[in-house]
Amino acid sequence: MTTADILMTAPMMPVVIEGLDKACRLHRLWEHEDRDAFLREVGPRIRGVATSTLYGRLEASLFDRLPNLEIVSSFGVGYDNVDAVEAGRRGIVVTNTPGVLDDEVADLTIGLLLATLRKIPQADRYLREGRWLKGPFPLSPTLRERKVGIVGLGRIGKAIARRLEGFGVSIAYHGRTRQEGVSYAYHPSLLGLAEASDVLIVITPGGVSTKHLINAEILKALGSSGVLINVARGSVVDEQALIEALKAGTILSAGLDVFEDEPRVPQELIEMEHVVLLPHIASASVHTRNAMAQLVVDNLVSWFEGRGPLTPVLETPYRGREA
Ligand code: A2R
Repeated sequence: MTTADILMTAPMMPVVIEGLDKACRLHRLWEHEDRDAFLREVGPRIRGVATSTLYGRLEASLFDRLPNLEIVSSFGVGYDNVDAVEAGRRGIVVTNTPGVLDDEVADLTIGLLLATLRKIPQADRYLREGRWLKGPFPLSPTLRERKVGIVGLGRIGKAIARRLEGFGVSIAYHGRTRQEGVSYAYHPSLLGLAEASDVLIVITPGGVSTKHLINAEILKALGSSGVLINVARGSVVDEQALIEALKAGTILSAGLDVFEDEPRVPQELIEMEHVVLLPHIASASVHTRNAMAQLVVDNLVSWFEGRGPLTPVLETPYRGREA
């Protein structure tokens, strides 16, 4: 138990709320009708924030209201919901929840890839609509003999690649740097990887540095038998360019777990039969979301017990309390 005041910006999972209620003084911002007045009164006492990718962006305007903020503990491995550069400038540590979701996201990615290629949701609809009674489901494309390119061979990208090894497909990747200790072919240019692949799996962080990495040119290079799988962030793919490519047959199909303006999905995608669309569920099992929630709590508890953050993000490396 610490005496630290922690602010939660919007309701989070019970594991986080109960954990923080036990460990510190938790303030629930959403319960205050006059948030301005609340922040004026309590803001200066707040030393930690717990937040989630689902609820708006944490940036300078909120940091200004919390002059004694030391740490932001964010739920999710992606933390494009927090201005980590600005936090770093102010000496605020930001933590995320890496590692505990790698296998779950990788499992879902393989499921989405197979669902997209073998048209599993379409086949399910076909049966339920009674169409099987009139004739067999049409033959589908295949994963056999495919060349899979992974964009972003990080923790999750590697977990996906390990699974793909079992499928006997060829695996290559692109990132800004070559990864040590892997035997997959490295493409220093994304265009080169797209040209050499007929499946692209996108699993980079979101944010400005990856915005619209997958654009019309990359989709054209992927080609007419190509399949795009996006389990990263919607912002990484130029959604309008993707819609055009799917309409024109520039690529074959797509499996998408993330979108540019969630939870709104363009009607044009919804109406397409040759795509598989998921409501951002890659890490969304009870098991894994609880593990992520626990890591949000553990980061704050560790910090306020003087043991430093467990999983600080790159932009706010921890150099000890004195640094
Ligand atoms: O570029 P590198 O060598 O730093 O490799 C990272 C790659 N990456 C990029 N690749 C191409 N262009 C970029 N601008 C770019 N920025 C980053 O993405 C690295 O291999 C990979 C990210 O790996 P990790 O940091 O280990 O993240 P993790 O845990 O695999 O999660 C990836 C993303 C999250 O940020 C969420 O957006 C999503 O998966 O759930």
